Amino acid sequence: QDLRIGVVGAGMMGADHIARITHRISGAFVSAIIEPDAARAAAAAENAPGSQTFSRIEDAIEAGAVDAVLIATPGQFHQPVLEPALAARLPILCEKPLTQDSTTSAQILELEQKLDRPHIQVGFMRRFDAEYEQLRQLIVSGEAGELLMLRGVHRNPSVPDSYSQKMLITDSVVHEFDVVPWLAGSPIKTVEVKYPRRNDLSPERLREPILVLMELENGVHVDVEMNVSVQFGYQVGTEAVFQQGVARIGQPSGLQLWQAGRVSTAEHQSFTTRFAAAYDNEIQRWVDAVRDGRLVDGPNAWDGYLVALACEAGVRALEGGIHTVDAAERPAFYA
Ligand code: ISE
Repeated sequence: QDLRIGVVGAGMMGADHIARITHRISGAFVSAIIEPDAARAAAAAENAPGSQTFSRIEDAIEAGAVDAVLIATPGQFHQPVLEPALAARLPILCEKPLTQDSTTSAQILELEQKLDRPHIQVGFMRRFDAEYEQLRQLIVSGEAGELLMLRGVHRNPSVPDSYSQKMLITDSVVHEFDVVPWLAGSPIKTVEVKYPRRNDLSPERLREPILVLMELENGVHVDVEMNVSVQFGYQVGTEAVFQQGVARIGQPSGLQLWQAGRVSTAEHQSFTTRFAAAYDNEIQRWVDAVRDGRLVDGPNAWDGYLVALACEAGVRALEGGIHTVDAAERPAFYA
């Protein structure tokens, strides 16, 4: 029997997931759209035949309309949805971040641990990108020797008006805080932020680009250029430096065009296309895991909590200094 998914939030990400589940994911369909903005809900429902709309998650649960919940609202609205969904023992895929800070993330962990096993997967989709997976395999295999450094670029063409300085860390670098320890097999020890020359094209309220420096427990150093006003497109790439080699992922790919004295390759404009295949893979694997009772196949709420701790160090680092990420031991429940 197909999984009935309630998608909470029908903004850009929610609408993207609704289209994905409806057209590309097998074994599931969108049975409910939970969205307080009625016009937005109605527009989204047109792309999900047979779905009902609700303004609150509690109403969808009460109506028995969902078997699982996909939370795609902005981060500050995650906790009020996670709580009733956990109380109803529903499997959850929660878009990043888990919650806004480590205190509220710890509260979610506490509620979840009242259940028989983890029910929450956090939507860090980079782990489902084929190139990230290949790079991880290369690191694990030791084929190019030990990993020494990771050098990343995370570039957005522009950001919406709601995007604040702190969000450079909590909305954007949040991805590196998840994927770097996963790639390198080692937790983050310290975080530091450097300010290169400011881009005049950045919105007035932002001081960026920033350079985020991390030191991992295993001695690997990481630098990430976080740059949200690059104008030309969306780019996420990593260079991994090993003892005996260098690997690169996230290079522009696709059609190359030689014309009028130039060679060009198209560049992505948004994460929705850059990571489209990763999102498909993530959601399909989650649906399969829910249907066969594993419930989670990817980063869990503990991973989300560790990222919240790293974000807090990162936000402090925006004001200067090198900040330690408080280590926390993974409970057996989340092994
Ligand atoms: C956005 O929320 C994302 O999650 C994207 O992956 C990231 O590249 C972007 O900077 C964020 O604003």
